[in-house]
Amino acid sequence: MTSPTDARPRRTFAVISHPDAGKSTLTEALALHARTISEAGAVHGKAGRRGTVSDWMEMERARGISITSAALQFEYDGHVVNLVDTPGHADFSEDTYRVLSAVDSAVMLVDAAKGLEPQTLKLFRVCAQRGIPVITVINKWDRPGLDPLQLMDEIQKEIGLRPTPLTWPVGSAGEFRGVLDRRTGDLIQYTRTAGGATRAPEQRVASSRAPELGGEAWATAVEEHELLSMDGADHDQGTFLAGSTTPVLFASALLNFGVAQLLHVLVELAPSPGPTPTVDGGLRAVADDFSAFVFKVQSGMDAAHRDRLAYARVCSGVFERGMVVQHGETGKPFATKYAQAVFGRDRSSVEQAFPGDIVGLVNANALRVGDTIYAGAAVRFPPIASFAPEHFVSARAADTGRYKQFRRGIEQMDQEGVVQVLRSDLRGDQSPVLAAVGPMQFEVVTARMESEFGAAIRLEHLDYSVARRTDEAGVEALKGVRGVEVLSRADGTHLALFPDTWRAHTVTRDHPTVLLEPLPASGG
Ligand SMILES: Nc1nc2c(ncn2[C@@H]2O[C@H](COP(=O)(O)OP(=O)(O)OP(=O)(O)O)[C@@H](O)[C@H]2O)c(=O)[nH]1
Ligand SMILES: [Mg+2]
Repeated sequence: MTSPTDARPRRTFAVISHPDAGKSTLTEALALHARTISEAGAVHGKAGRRGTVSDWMEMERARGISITSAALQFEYDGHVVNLVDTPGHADFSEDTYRVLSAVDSAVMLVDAAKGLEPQTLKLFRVCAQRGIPVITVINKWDRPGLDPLQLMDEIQKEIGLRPTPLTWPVGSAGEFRGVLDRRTGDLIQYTRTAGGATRAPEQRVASSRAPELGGEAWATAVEEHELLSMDGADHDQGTFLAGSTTPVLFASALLNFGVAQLLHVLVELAPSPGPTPTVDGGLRAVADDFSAFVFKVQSGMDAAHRDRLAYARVCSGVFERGMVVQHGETGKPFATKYAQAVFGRDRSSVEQAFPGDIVGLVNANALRVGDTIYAGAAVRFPPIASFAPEHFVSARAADTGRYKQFRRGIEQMDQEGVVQVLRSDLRGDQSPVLAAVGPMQFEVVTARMESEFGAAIRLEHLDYSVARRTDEAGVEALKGVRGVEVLSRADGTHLALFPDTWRAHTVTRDHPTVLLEPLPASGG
């Protein structure tokens, strides 16, 4: 192994929340503040933003939502920061959950006016389950919103996670003047700047001068801050890393306020990459030989480069472009000649990557979500669970003359996990069944099949809503049973589909020896 040239500390985190809380806005603001090293797939979101490239991302722009996650790397204060902006919409939650398997911490956004929304709650719980430390950002403080103490109460009651605010707002939501830095007692004043998105609108004022600038709002903030301290709601690094408390910041991503504070907190408090659990119950230490796992596969990001990227998170060792690694699943060697830190338009190649970094492997056709690659001592990381689909359609090529393109496209959608693709001898290859957590996934498939593969598709709704995992014996035993259809995924998983839970229940009761195992639910 050659000696590392860039072993600066890493911070790898995901930005997560209910739709519209401001993840993409915050991501852009963070990148503007820091020095962007590279950008994956361009941060995307609302209309009028920096352009994204490929056609299917039009859907993101037109609707103002993020559909797929985008990775970004930047440098701040001697640290290399790897950030993944995730989609908030529940229909794309599987993408978000895959990302959560690849990060060391999460920044959870809460809309100041809306409080804890359903998807936020779900994500908080996932983080708790997986022991991912969470930094909470109460966003949109420039707009009228809830009382901050009430928000803290909600987090504590609904999630059982103890909020430990690092800053406290001066002035209520919509009339805010800045925040009280609870660790120094200073006022960080919000200074309205004329439009300049790149200028930091923050000014630090010593606590001795704060009363004259902050007035009554400052007095209230001090009072509430003391209340919090008496209640023990002060930051504790141990409980934060253990996932039982969450540091809280108040911000306005749109006005760029609180963004520098967040960067500072990430560098200061968020965890560095640690050892990664392996499939056999061991740990791969960061200093071990190179290893990484694939958490996302994506193509069609750039119309000019028809390629397929596997996003891998480096778990241990040093990745050097051109090194030959082992593919854990097939045992075959895999050359990493084309590795990129930039998955967007710039296409600069990455020469080296360290634990915590995210590498884009180009045209790595053998790699699937959950796969391990390594050098030196063999290792396998646990697979990433796929969710129980709840929506089903059958798909066929609108133009039978385009069947070849249709097949290629469906294969690609399957590999990326845009939807799950199910087949059976009975249905044949002409009309596979597409299974999804949410119906918007079908819209993405339809748009991408047409724009990337020139294969318009026809979808037909299927009256199923429940899937259970079965085995070879189950496939045989359930043949001809009414109200159930058994289909198979390319990875060999057999799924029994039922119209509803009632039917799943009666079939299970009538066939007690047949394996009918529930799949991990998206929790929705
Ligand atoms: N007033 C105000 N508006 C904001 C703020 N942050 C974001 N917004 C607006 O909220 C809307 C949603 O912002 P996004 O950043 O796209 O939200 P998102 O969380 O990425 O949404 P999804 O990716 O669809 O889940 C946009 O219209 C933003 O301009 C803020 O701090 N204040
Ligand atoms: Mg977004």
